[in-house]
Amino acid sequence: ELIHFQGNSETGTEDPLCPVLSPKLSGPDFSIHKWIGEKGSEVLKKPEQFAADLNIKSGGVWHPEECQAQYESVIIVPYRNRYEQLEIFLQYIHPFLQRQQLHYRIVVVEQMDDRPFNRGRLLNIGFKEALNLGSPNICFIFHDVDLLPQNDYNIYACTHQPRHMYSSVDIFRYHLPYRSLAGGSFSILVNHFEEINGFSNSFDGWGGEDDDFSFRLHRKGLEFCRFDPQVANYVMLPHKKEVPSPDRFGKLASKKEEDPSKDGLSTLEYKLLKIEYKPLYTHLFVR
Ligand code: BGN
Repeated sequence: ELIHFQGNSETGTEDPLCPVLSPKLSGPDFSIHKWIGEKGSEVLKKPEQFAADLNIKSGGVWHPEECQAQYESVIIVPYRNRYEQLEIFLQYIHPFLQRQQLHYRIVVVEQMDDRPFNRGRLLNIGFKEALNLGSPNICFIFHDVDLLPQNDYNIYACTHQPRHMYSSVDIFRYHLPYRSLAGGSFSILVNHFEEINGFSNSFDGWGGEDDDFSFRLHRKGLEFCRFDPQVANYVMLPHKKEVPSPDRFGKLASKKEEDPSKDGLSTLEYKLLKIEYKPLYTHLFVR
């Protein structure tokens, strides 16, 4: 069951609440593959024009005009050096979220140094900074830039339990490789994320931070759910396979022995270089 927030401050209080399930949902997008591969960039518009056409506010913020949104979410995208994918992701996901009649913001957190990419740390930073940008009552969605949800009945709002948003992905032959997988796209309430002290900051390079996150939830008794694979299916934008970090197994094992309060939101250190409110997203530059 999705958690409803009764309206928000930006829309007028006289507006009726939007229905629990938006009438604009269209189900599986069978033309999703047009976004993938060589031709992907051909369907793209200029960001400014795209934002104007869809009435998106600066920083990638939107809410329905005809009713008060019942769901409010921030989508946090950890990012570095994948601009082609980011453009496709944004122009695919905005209309998708709008059909769901959400109040949302898209935040891209870019790692500006040359150290190994640290997805967990970037997501922690996105969480902290996004709390300063808007209502504290929101649902957080951690989302990789290379994943496109195929079915808009997969509502980008929080359930009572944390939720792993994909149940089937094309590159995994529309299956899940293992049950405790929590990577790629995940929704969670603010208080649950704080309860587990967020992600570990220690996973430099590819792999493991999501498995550690999964274990953090488990040890707090916060089992997560998934939607039906018919609804929660995704396609992945193709890219070169990242080289997995060689020490991820050791790190994962040692983190299991450690108290999560020693590594996470509470110990997060970073430098916010600047914030830019772009037409399609709020861009955080961090080190
Ligand atoms: C796993 C990775 C995850 C990744 C999934 C799906 C590790 C840690 C050692 C077991 N985990 O193997 O981080 O999300 O694959 O690609 O590498």
